Amino acid sequence: MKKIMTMAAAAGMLLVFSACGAKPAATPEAAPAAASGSGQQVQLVATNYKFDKTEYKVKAGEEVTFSLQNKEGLHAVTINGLKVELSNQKKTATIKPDKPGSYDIICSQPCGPGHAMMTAKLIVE
Ligand SMILES: [Cu+2]
Repeated sequence: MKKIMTMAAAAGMLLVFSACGAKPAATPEAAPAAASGSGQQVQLVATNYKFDKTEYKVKAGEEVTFSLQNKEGLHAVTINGLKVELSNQKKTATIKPDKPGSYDIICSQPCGPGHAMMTAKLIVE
């Protein structure tokens, strides 16, 4: 009898732990803005053959962290004029853009027939 009680208690503990474990994993997805540290975050999601947005906006004079997610295909990113290079080897980069303007975001890895069209803009305002 004592053995069964111990097992029941252990099973109960497991349930509690797994319930707790599921919570932190779900929270960042629900509130990405709150989960990030200081500074602006720009995530570039790449598929064949485009980025998830045609235009990304950030504020000048504040740090911004860029990150690349290759959702489909293998792509890399260069932001002309801002020394930002992203790839599967180096998925994030943090810079502080000082000059407002429009910068070209291009795919810097030959990825297929749509490679040349794979562009977007970064607007620093
Ligand atoms: Cu590409």
